[in-house]
Amino acid sequence: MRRRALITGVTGQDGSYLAELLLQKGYEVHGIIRRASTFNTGRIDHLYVDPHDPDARLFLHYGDLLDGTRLMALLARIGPDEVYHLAAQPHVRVSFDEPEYTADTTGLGTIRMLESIRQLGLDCRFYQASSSEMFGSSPPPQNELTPFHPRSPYGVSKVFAYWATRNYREAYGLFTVNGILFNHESPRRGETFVTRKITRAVARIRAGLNEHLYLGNLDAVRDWGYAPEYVEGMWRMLQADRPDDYVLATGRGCTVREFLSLAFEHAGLDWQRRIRFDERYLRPAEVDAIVGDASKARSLLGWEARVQVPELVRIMVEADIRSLEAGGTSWIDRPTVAGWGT
Ligand code: NDP
Ligand code: GDR
Repeated sequence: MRRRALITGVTGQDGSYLAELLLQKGYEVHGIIRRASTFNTGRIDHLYVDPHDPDARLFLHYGDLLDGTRLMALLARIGPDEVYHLAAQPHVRVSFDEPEYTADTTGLGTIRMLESIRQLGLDCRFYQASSSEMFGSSPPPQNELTPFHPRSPYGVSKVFAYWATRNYREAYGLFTVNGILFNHESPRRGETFVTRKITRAVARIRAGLNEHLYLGNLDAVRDWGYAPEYVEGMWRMLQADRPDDYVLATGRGCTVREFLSLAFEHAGLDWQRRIRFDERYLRPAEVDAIVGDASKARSLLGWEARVQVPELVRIMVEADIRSLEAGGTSWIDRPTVAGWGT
């Protein structure tokens, strides 16, 4: 029997790589998308097959994390073997502007999924997209035993969702798993996260389209990995014999400044002349340093990050340069409105 997966957040960075991976593995893949006034399927358009085609294995359904009855109806209709719950309001800076919405989608959205699965009595495995932001100000290296000390409404909401996921495992015996993933990036990364903001700016400055790039805190340390490797880790967690929680990380820290200098140097540009400070990009509370210890995932899942920051920078800068040279019309270079508060 063909296995059936449901992905929330299928239009996002991780959802698109995961859909690709599961289709390669022979799954039937269902994804939940939000209705929008413009197309929001750019990251998965290349996977589209007309649903009338007997070979179609990717199916999209309208739904929203705020709409619990719809989520329950979709879960009942699809009857998935595996649920990958990736949808959220994932921007840390934005979560300070919209704390209630962030908690509703990112926190309560997870409860809506879990409670629907429980009430329907579905026999399925559930993956929760937990985050290193839950560790917040707990010093590195962080692993599955590190105490949580979140520093943003986003981090607080993810802690809520993490414990909901564990509670449904302990209380009802559901196969629920937390993947505690450290930052992972790619050419498909949203344009307002710092790595993509930088690599996109490098391409534009190199082409003479922009003079400067405005950023906030350059001292923060992050553990940046490569997104396609991380979705493989998600899948491995749901294939394990028993449900558990796992950190995925490279184990190496790097400051925003270091990422920045590598990206500009790769294009032969002097970053010091190009960077301007804008306090709008600071957060009311910052996560100063997160560096993960993924030894549990290495020993129990055989998972290991291979791509490190210098290679990641190369992949992302070259993709943004190529996209711009191709006319800047591809999905990875769609225009964003300068100055949006992220
Ligand atoms: P993206 O921003 O690329 O994708 C987020 C997805 O969630 C999009 O498909 C978005 O839809 C969808 N979404 C947002 N709000 C709703 C809603 N109300 N109802 C339904 N769908 C919604 O994020 P990533 O792919 O990078 O991250 C995936 C998950 O992993 C998130 O939960 C994030 O918090 C978590 N995470 C990410 C890490 C990273 O470094 N990337 C690290 C740790 C955790 P639309 O396209 O319409 O906006
Ligand atoms: P993060 O990613 O907050 O770690 O959350 P982001 O790329 O937004 O910020 C990383 C660091 O860069 C600093 N920074 C800036 N950030 C943004 N976005 N824009 C700027 O102009 C800027 N200047 C400096 C930030 O202050 C921060 O220290 C990501 C998200 O994907 C979450 O959903 C996920 O859970 C975590 O990673 C792990």
